[in-house]
Amino acid sequence: MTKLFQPTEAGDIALRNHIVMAPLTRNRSPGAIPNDLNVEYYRQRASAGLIITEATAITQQGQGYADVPGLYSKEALDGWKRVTDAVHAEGGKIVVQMWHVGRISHNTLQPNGGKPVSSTNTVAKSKTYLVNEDGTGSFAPTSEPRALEASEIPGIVEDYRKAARAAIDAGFDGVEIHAANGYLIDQFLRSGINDRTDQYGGSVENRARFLFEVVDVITKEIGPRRTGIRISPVTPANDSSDPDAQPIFTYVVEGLARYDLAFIHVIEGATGGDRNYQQGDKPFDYAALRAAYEKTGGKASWMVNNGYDRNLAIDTVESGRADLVAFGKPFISNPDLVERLKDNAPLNDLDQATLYGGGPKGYVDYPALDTAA
Ligand code: 8OZ
Repeated sequence: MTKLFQPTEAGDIALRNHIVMAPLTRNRSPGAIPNDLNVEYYRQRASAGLIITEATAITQQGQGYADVPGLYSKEALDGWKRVTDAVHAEGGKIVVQMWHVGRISHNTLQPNGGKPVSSTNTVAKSKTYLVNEDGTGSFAPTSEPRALEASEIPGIVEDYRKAARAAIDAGFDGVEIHAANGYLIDQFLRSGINDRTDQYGGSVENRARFLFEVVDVITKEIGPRRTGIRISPVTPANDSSDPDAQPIFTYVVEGLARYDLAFIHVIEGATGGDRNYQQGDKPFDYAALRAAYEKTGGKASWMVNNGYDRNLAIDTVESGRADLVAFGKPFISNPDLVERLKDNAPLNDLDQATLYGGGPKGYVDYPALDTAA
């Protein structure tokens, strides 16, 4: 049988296939608390080798969008426990994506209506999603952030540690550190955003310092073999830019090779868009990135994402170019995506209108093959 469908592992997490459900923001957890609908949604998708949850805020300060879940209140953690129990009851595995949005937020979502925090004082040319008094959703420009003082960073690193511990206590098989898509960690990595002159800005080493402080504390807390990380070297998402991404991401993966991580998750190209997107004048060399990781002793599963279809996924895993392939949107509209890929069955179309916010429609009502008319 094709390798894609055979069992494998990521660190200490045993997977029944090489297919991963990518993190997908759905804005269906009012109060930041996972609810019955969320339990059902993840339960339906448990045949994935691994589910990575939607991005989940480690603190209220890390919140940037209405109705996204959190990892910090007792109610949220109880809600997540019901999700992890449901996925495990189906024989699935699930890690939580740990999120701090940094400047991709809005004052109204922040503690005491304060400014979102970032590596910079510069506002992102980006939008966030808010829910109005009447329950309707709308996109709004992100608010002006304030640059964190270096002395505040240990407090945020401690927030990551606490959230990682809480995640394991809530039954997750591990965590994925969200270091992609222009959120807080990426706001330190990218030269187009980070304008600091202290030990967290300027050189490649300095811009990666915050990332490694987070990786260090989480791997110490829960063990490296259940810790993964997601990076997006060239994405322009959320106003992120770096015309020379290869050196810093090489430095990042070489540093990550010192830990015995579960997986490295790489978004190739522009998140949710062009796989061949490039910043600067040279295409990003993903093969060289992986080679640098392995040459430095890195052994984590190499996970790739962005625009994969059945054939590309099969070839990618068969050839060894990657160990795991993460599918995003196809998992929204196909709860039984694994079975469909196995059978080379047709896929349900995605309803764009129900991606963000709302109720069961476009969330838990996509039919599986055996229930389809
Ligand atoms: C889409 C809408 C809102 C957030 C990401 C967490 O890009 C997200 C996200 C995606 O990583």
